[in-house]
Amino acid sequence: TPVTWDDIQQDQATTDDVLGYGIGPKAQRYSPMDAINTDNVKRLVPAWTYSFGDEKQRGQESQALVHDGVIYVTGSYSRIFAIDAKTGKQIWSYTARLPDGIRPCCDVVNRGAAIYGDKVFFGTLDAKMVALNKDTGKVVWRETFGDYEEGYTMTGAPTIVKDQSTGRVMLIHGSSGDEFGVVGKLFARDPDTGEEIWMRPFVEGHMGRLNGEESTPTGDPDAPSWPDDPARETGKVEAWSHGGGAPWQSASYDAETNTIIVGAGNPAPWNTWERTAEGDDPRNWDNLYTSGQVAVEPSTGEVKWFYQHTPNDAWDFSGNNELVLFEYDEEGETVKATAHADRNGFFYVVNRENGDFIRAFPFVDNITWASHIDPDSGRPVENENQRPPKPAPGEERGESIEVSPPFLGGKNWNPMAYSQDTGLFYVPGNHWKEEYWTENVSYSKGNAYLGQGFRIRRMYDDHVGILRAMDPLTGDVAWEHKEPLPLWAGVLATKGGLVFTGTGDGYLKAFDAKSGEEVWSFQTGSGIISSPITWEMDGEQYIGVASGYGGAVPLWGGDMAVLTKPVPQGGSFWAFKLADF
Ligand code: PQQ
Repeated sequence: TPVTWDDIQQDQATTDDVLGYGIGPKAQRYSPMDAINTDNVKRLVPAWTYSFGDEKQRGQESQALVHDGVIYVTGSYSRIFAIDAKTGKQIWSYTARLPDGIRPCCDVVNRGAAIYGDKVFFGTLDAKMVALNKDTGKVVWRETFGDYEEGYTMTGAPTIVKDQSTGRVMLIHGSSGDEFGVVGKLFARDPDTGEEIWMRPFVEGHMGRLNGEESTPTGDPDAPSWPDDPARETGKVEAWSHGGGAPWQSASYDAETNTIIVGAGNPAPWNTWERTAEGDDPRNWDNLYTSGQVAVEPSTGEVKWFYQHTPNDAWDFSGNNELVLFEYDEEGETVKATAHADRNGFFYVVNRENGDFIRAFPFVDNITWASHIDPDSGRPVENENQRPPKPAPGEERGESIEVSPPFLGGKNWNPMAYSQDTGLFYVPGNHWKEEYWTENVSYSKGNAYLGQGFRIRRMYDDHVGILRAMDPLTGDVAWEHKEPLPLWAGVLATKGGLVFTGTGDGYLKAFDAKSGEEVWSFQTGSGIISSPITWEMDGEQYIGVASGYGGAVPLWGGDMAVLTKPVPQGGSFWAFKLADF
């Protein structure tokens, strides 16, 4: 049967399907199922496993979808598989033919597909969006959104929204490529034809598009948050033309306020001095609309509001991490809010009707770059000497400083879960730090555009990964669980009182949502860096997860990459259910 908007809107409440990244447009990753619970989870055993096959066993970051008894899961190297949810037998598979010279920064990953009508949709590493017939796997349309040789690529799962003012259903997707100096863009497409409806760039002063015509610039056309350079044709510094801000993770959607909410990536290059007027304080140059959360109007692609987590981001914190929509109750008043655990180490609660800052608190230890977020202005209060200095004249590289969190973040893209029963957020974080120094940089097409060097180091002897249950009202840690390797998997919370996540050394684990006690684990044969799901079939509850190590840590993790070397590669999907004994 075709997937309707109502099905997608009801995704969280309905148990026989999983129809979007985040499990419902609010991205809470919460299931009302309780057939598997703290009493019986010890009886959870594999029902089947499916191998993604061939030699392409790199990072598997996909969150699977389930519809009509079929699992849709994407794999590394721009692959997608349809699998019989009962038996694990393949129904169809599709592998995009990728050109040489694709430029994903952080492994050949894909985080998942979207589904609507009779089609499934996913992004490919050569900067295309592909729609396939969900029953046959045949390509229906394929649209290129950027030049892969320039650095445009796609790893995130697209999102289906229904514009409440026009009634139009749209496919929303972003782009990756900040490390190569792209201008990050968000797109809306017609899901039937692939045709672009609008495009919104996330660098201030760049022009948007609507129905094929120039629409409006993003923010102020003069881009006062980026420095001028009268010697250049644009009148702005070089960085402004290649300014990043890519929304490379997935958008959330709030039908009540008809708002698309998405994180914008880091400004490019990473080097803060390239985005600051000569001799001035970087704090005077915010580099909008990077490293923050952006609310977008679905009909036009206009920016409704913007809240910046890291103004003039010098640390590649980005603002991309997932936006979980939830109702925040303070002193009897309910506020429609977003929750966001940023790479910069702070957990933010923001009013999603207007972007007003509500509160922020640390979710990891020993944040060095800022002491706190000012409760009145919502801006970070930076500590001294945490922006790495410029190279001295005649030098190629500046003096190294120690910073925490490092650029891979207090938490990276791997999404947290929110339990409606406990009122807690389950945040998959990491404790680590970095040596960090600037390097001279100028733009050249297709080459890394960073101006920054780094080496990630250990923070504690006994753990890197830190799963924390956080109370959004107080910032208190209700419980925590330590892991020897970095945590890079998403989290799922269930009404059964369970929290599921995967570990770098290959375990899918279940925790008691209230106490944090580890109540179950299973070894999947490779590291888990994907987001678990749950669904119901023939009256039984299933848990599913992809296994296969990779992502940014083994590539960029410095000492932590060394730590993860022994993890075997893989590529498989596992389904679990309760044993009959
Ligand atoms: N991707 C991962 C991963 O999949 O493990 C980790 C990261 C990305 C990062 O830490 C990034 O900063 C990052 N940045 C961009 C970008 O700014 O365009 C894209 C991606 C990506 O698409 O995977 C990552």
